[in-house]
Amino acid sequence: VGQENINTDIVTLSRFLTEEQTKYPDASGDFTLLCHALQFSFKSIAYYIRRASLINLTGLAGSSNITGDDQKKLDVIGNDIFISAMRGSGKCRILVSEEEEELIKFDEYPDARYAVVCDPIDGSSNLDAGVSVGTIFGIFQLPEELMGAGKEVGPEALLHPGTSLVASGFTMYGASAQLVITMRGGGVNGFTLENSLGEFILTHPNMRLPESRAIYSVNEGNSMYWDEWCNQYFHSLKFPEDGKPYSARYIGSMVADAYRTLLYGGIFAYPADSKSPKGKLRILYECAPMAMVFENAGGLAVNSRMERLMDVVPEHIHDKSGVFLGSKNEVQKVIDMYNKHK
Ligand code: AHM
Ligand code: MG
Repeated sequence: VGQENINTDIVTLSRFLTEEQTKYPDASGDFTLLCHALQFSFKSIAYYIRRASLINLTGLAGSSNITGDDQKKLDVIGNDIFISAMRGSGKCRILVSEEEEELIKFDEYPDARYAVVCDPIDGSSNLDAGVSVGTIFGIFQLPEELMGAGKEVGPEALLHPGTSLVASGFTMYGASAQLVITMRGGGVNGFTLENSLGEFILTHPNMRLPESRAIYSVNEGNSMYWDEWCNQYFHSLKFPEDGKPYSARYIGSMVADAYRTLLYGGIFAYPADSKSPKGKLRILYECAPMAMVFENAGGLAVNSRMERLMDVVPEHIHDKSGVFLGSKNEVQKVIDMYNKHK
């Protein structure tokens, strides 16, 4: 490599966050500090996932989480890393994790102004096979009246629609660790973890989804449980009246399926069905953060009633929803099929 080919002016996530902060002259820097803690948790989780088979971290941990799934050792580790990072930031007041039935409160930081929701290791059934998994996160800002010593902060502080999120994103632990982040009203930026430097490098600035792409991603083994309109929609992709049929791609890790969809376009779906009438994926820390990323990248995200996912208000922190997200024109086809059957 000639010396002239080396980029000596790379944008790391830290630099990116600093530059973002300067756009808000009144910013306290708290959000930036919270994001630094987040990126450390992603690096740690990436590290343990990479070493999992070597240091006996695969397999079950012997306990179940609240949705009844078997917990993996790495699930437990990812969860613990995430909780410690959020506590250590001093900027997180409350945290909801998929692996914790109850909300976690950091009462030692009554002035912290952020509430964080996360799925520390999503897609963990894939872990033992070395298939990509990911961390999903969303950040809410607490209202002034909930801050300060002596104030009680409960789950109501988090039972808000995705439109209230100030930032969200995910990290996929694949061939490399890919972090995707978006802020309210902003674009979507993608970073790749450079292992030797230990830094996330901006590699995918201003990500935009292609408006159409003939790829669908769904667990088709559930089609027996789907509604009629849903079956007809997927049938129409495989047996088009004109043109070629769609390609099927399903990894079974939402983060990995969503990341591919973000880059290539297409549609990712986990519909509500007769077996899971409320769907499988959780609103607060799976659907809403993903919906925000997809909308900010020019895509669409709706639930199984074709309501905008970003507008859905969960009643409980672990509530679930059906989900369809992807390229604008692909999600529109779902909406059209649903309306035709109404
Ligand atoms: P998890 O949070 O218990 O890992 O479950 C969520 C995962 C998603 O990553 C993925 O989209 C989906 O479950 C796959 O479910 P299925 O195995 O039913 O296709
Ligand atoms: Mg999950």
